[in-house]
Amino acid sequence: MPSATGNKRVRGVSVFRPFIFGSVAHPFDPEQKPEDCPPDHTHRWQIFVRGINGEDISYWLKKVQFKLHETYAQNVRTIEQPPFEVSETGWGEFEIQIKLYFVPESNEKPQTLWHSLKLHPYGPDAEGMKERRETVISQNYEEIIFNEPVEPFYEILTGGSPGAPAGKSKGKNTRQPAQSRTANIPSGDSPGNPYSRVTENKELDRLAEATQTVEQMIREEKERLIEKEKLLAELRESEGVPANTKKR
Ligand code: SLL
Repeated sequence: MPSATGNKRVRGVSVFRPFIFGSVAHPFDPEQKPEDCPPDHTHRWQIFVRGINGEDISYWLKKVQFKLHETYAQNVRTIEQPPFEVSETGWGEFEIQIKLYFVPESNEKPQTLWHSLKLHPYGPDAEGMKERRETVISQNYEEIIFNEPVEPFYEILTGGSPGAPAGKSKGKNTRQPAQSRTANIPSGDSPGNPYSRVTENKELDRLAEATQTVEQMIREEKERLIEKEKLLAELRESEGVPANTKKR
């Protein structure tokens, strides 16, 4: 149990931590289906919760409970340490409930997410992907926000990793200043990690462009409306108001 001081909240502070959750599905090659899986299973898949670019998130995430479809034996799977993932085989898509449990120092209640397991390719090249038997990835970037965390948890969230490698200076082994924990995401993309500042900025540019397009469309629509109203007024002037719309 956290002590009374451990329950003191750091006022006015919100700390967020990014992570990814989702699924990866690999269709079986009918010629090389694993022998140990039921004949109607068509895919191997994984559901996971992980840090961006493989970053350790176990300093705030204690365990993850994945609730699979009832057709699975022991469908509630609890993963107590990283990697927080479940690997299974199956034939159908379904919603997976993901419950995040935080480290005890956090004094936080668990939080629930949902993920739609995707086995079949989707998007513009779905057919091609299916033919090439490509891996189907469906994942989301998410941020968890700890509002006014309790002090010990704030320390954990922002402090260094206890196992930070020792650095060398003047020939002596000295402890490296604790590598500080932050919510930073990598600046550039790398294979397997699409979540970076570069992608974020591209997305922001795309949104700004889309906003401009929509604003331009609204302007044009307004101009059209003004034109139409002008025409209507002129018609009313020249033709008079139709009988059935005349005010009594
Ligand atoms: C569907 N509503 O009809 C979904 C249900 C169930 C998925 C999908 C196999 C489990 C097993 C499996 O893939 N279940 O029998 O081992 O598409």
